[in-house]
Amino acid sequence: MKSGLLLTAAVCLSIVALGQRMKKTSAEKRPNIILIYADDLGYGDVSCNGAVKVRTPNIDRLASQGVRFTNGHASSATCTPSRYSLLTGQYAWRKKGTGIAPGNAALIIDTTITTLPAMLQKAGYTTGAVGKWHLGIGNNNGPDWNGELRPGPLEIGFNYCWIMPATADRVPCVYVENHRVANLDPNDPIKVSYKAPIGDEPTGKKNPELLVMKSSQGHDNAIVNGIGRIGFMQGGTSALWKDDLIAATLTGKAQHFIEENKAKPFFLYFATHDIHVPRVPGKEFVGKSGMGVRGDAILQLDWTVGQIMHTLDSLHLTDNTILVFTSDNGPVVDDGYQDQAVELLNGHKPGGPLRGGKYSNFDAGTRVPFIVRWPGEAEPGTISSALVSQVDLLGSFAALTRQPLKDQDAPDSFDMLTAFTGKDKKGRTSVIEHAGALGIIKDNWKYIEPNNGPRLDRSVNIELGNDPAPQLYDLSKDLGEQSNVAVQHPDIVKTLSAELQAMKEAGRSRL
Ligand code: NG6
Ligand code: CA
Repeated sequence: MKSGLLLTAAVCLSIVALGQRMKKTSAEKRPNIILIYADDLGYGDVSCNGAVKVRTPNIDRLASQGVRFTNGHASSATCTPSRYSLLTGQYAWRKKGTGIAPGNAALIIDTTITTLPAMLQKAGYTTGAVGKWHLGIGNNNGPDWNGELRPGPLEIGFNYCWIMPATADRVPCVYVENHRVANLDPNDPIKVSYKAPIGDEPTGKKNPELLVMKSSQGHDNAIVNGIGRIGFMQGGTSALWKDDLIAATLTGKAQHFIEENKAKPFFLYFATHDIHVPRVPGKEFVGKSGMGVRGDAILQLDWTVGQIMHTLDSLHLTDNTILVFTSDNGPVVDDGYQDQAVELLNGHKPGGPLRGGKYSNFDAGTRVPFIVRWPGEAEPGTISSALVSQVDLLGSFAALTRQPLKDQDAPDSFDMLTAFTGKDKKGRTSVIEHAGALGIIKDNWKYIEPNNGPRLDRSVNIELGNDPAPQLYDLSKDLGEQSNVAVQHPDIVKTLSAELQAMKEAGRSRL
């Protein structure tokens, strides 16, 4: 009888203990998640990946506290499609209209699908988007800059947004907070045209003498803050951003979002403007890299990362926050402004050992800095060669927060949690890279489909990796993709091209 009671008590106690453990585990399954998404930052632009001409101490420290990936990928070699894939878990090349978005594009993400922020919202997260958007805003009539800007980030799962609608080189040069242009004076409405100049406003083309930074290609429409932009705009003077304050403004908004939401699980998508053109770093960074404004913008980006790390530390959130740092595509030096980035490069290699750059099928186009800091889960200082992609963040965080994905959801997104924590050193079986053509990486082989596009983009001086013949590189020996061995390995070409074709036809790669 006595022993029966003891047994019952022991069972009860262990049920309580189990319950507590489960409660703890499920709480632990909802760490905060912050993604710092840099723009046009190359694999070799950070010192933890080997840069020596420019130092990134904060990004290096982040890497030393987490996992640094050497084979981490953006889905595409330009901004809009990479961001589309990251937020939807679908390769962008599957969906028409996901190329580089004009500044007056309508929202390109279907508001009815499962996105990364919408999935996390369902899991109980408060979600925020701060920084560069470039995924369109408004319905098919285009954005109503003086009215309600919807659908936009709030309609695809964000609770809050403070965004630059497209890029800093596209008009209108204003921030949008939730559904409205911030600080807009209704008596000075914004007019935007992507077709023709508005009234007799000066343009970069007509009035180059008014420019503080001349264009090297395009960027000769409206002049805002002395910089020629893509697209014409007039009005909205009180709402215009100041280019040298963009990084400070966005970082402040990101910090504010973290502080406001510190008591509950949150997801922050923080897309920096750095180091995209036009590069106008804050005065504390000007001239500090010795590499011109591109190097100074890298220092400013590194400062941004340090600020976010500091905020997490001071709010005691570091241990319960996953911090991911990566870039939307590879590097470009002259991207359309005469900002002396080429002349002052000083031997720096933005793509590190990789060939190509932004816009390219070669690996510098999509293999980017990729760091995951996850206290308690990822061993600090891990360097991983696992094949990982930004398209997997949705599937992985869905697994973490136990959100079931339906078949049609995130069709290319896998649960890569064990790779993101540095435990699994293999990662994906294969990944598809997207620029002018498609390429596939599998077992360290890289195959690029035949493509008739130009081999070199002269305006940006980047090899695009197009070739009418199939290309095959052995990345285990030839990371710089110098030697096309397709002729020597017809069997591997056949297998990889068949696999790529099958994934295209299936409309999905997640089984
Ligand atoms: C190009 C722009 C370039 C940049 C790019 C988009 C010109 C000559 N070039 O068309 O400056 O804005 O589009 O970059 O206008 S991305 O990182 O947002 O994809
Ligand atoms: Ca970009």
